[in-house]
Amino acid sequence: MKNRPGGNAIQGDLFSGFNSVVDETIESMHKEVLSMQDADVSFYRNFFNQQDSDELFQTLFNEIQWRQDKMKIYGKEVNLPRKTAWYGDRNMSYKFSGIHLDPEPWIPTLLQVKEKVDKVAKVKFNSVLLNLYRDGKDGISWHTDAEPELGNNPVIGSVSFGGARRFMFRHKHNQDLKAEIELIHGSFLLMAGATQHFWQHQIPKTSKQVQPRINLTFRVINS
Ligand SMILES: O=C(O)CCC(=O)C(=O)O
Repeated sequence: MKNRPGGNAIQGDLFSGFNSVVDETIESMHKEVLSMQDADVSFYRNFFNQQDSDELFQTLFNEIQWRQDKMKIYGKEVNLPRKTAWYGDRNMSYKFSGIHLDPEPWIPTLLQVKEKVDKVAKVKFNSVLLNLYRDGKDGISWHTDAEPELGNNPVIGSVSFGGARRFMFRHKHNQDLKAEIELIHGSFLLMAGATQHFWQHQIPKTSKQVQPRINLTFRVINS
């Protein structure tokens, strides 16, 4: 189903769009809850206003130490289709797709974003994985955020700045169950509960003209 009031959701048979409620943790912050079986996903579309979002995009683009990591496909090393960075508390190392990352120390801009994210998620995140999608040729394929160091039922707080991109979900055990949301400039997506056990997500590549996008996924690493 597309363009329901309150959000752009595309659903499989059992997906019934959004419920809208007002989150009382931050006054007038509007929370949309995605009706997804076996999941706990909510969305705050105007988490940061336009001006703050523009400034945060520019500062992160310039100040983050972006890395071009590689992955192996059929024994051949190729560039990841995006740039990445890992920031966090000391010793919060992270491993994904065979890549080991030691954290860069927090910078003020990241702490500014984290303060707001922590408050709404009611979680004290200790690390953040950043992705820079330069254009539509960059993306991230189907996966779950379920590395062992994230523990059981990880909470993932995902902030987006820059060009809007499709964020797709598919259920791991029922192919009829799908969901999709457009992650717009200044938005915040919160995944919690059993979401990572039951659902995979991706940002598909696109042949459309899209602006560069920065995504921050805040995580709690259990050291
Ligand atoms: O860019 C996004 O919104 C998703 C990023 C993601 O799935 C990840 O870093 O694991």
